[in-house]
Amino acid sequence: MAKDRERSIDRASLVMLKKADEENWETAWDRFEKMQPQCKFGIEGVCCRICSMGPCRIIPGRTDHGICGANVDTIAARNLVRMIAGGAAAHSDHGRDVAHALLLAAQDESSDYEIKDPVKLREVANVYGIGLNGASDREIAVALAKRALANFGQQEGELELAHRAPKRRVERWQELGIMPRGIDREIVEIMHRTHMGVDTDYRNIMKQGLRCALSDGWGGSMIATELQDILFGTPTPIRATCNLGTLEKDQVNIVVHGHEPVLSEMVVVAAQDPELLQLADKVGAKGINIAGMCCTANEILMRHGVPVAGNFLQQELAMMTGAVDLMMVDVQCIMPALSDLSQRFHTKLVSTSPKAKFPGVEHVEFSEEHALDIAKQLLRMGVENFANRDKAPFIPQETMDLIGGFTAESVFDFLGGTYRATYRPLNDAIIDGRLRGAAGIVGCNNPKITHDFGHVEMAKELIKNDVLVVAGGCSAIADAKAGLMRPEVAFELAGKGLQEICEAVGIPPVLHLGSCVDNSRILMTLAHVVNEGGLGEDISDLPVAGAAPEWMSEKAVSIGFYFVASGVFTTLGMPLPVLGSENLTRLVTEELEGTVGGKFAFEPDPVKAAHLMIDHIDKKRAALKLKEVMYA
Ligand code: SF4
Ligand code: MSK
Repeated sequence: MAKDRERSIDRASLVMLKKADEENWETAWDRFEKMQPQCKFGIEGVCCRICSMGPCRIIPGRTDHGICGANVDTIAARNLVRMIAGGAAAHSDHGRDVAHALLLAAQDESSDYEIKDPVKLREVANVYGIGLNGASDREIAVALAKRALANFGQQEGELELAHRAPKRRVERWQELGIMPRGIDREIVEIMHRTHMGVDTDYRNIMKQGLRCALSDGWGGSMIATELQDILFGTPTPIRATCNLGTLEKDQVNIVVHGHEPVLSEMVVVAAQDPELLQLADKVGAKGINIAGMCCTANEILMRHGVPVAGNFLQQELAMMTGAVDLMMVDVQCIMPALSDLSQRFHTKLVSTSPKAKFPGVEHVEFSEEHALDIAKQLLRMGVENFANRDKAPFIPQETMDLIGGFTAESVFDFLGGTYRATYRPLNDAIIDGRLRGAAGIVGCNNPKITHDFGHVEMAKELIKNDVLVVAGGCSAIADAKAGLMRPEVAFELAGKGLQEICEAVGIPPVLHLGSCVDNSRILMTLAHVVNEGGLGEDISDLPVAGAAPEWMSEKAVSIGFYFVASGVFTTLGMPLPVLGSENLTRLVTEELEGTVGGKFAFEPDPVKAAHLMIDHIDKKRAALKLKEVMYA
């Protein structure tokens, strides 16, 4: 059994892990241990099972080629770009569903959804070149939703949203032949090229990987984020609480877990329904408490201040409290283990997406047409299940305050002041050396790395060195639980320059930028910083860096590649599965810098990784001939 401190740094999780050990309840950490040693061929990316002559694995000096003759570079590159395709597909299919919901909302006056941000509607419609003169919000929304949907099946041309990148960046993508065309097309082309006997050149394979990743970041994910903002409202800074202690002993606890906010938005509305509140009262509960898990948590936190129960590795632990009356799940990052686990507890686990069903788990299918009714039906199931709860749930007491809800737009408001919507003060702070630079930390948890340790230690080291941190996905939740998203923490942990900025504008040193698809907000922030001027002409000129210290999902691979393809140096806590191919390793960790301007570094130690990022930031500052960092 791994020592507690090796499993998590989060106190609430440690309390639950102890309880799980005592009760002999299995968690992902236990299954991870049973899985040791993990397959080296898989870790290094040198196993191929693309055709049934295989599976083949490369053992240097013995089997240097697969049965078809594919070498290690081809095999590892094919495996890697298939991960990008998987991640881009997940994000983009999410975006497609949001576009569909926007279309319904705009076409159907009786829809449960309404357009909450008409300003953003017009701004995004403008990017698509949709005529705005005299058109109503509904008309514009119909046109925009149709154009966004068309982006998925588009065969030729270029994604309109990719043109929001700085001019120099777009030119570079065009010169390299990696400007994304249609979102589905880039994914399909990866699947075609990596079929047995098609593309053998690892560089050419990776070129398509970059194009596909860009179609995610500047396509599918950006469509998801922007259209969600239009439909559900663009977040603004908001106070909330997080961690397992947000589950309430006396209330019906409903956990919403997964990714797509089309249902969870309605759940938040339904939780105010007087009839359901009355029913809760009747069953002896003091109310209905909605809490989020993983990225659904981030979505409803950002827009409504709904508490966050936890991040990826806490999903089983939440159920083990015995306090969750209903956990509804949609898509992505839902551990199949929840299904067996729910048999041991009174928790009703309910799947809601036709794309993700679980054997033995009740399914209540969500449809945008009946969104509010379905949300109420689910809540009713949870309320009725309250009576089956163990009299004494085991809820760790830990909670933490945070401010969430930052966006590429609210950074504008905060740093520029409401009368001067501009990035000028942010750029000036970097130019003057008050701020060294900025970093985006994103991605998951992974039992290979102590839970939350990678995210939190990296963020602390960066802010100590006057690097403003923006965080997304489960990384943001880790930082929030550690208290790094409270403005006052700047005085304790941030360098003097960052402290001054946090004090002047009242922001925390680590900004919550939302869910996985909201990593596209980081891209837009970078584009705004370049366009503001004074820090070079391309994203790759900026003193910024990215990281995914505890990544595990294919989506994280796609995110990593769209960061790198956009010109951002990015560190990963676990290596990509490329180490079996020296050529591919060299390509992603060195050579890409010469073409797209960004590259990867693999470093498990988050403090060392933070210093790789700081060194990179300093290198970029020197190239821009900026002043010395003020308080170095
Ligand atoms: Fe083996 Fe080639 Fe088939 Fe892959 S594609 S399994 S390397 S024969
Ligand atoms: S939920 S992809 S574990 S960040 Fe977006 Fe968290 Fe990673 Fe899933």
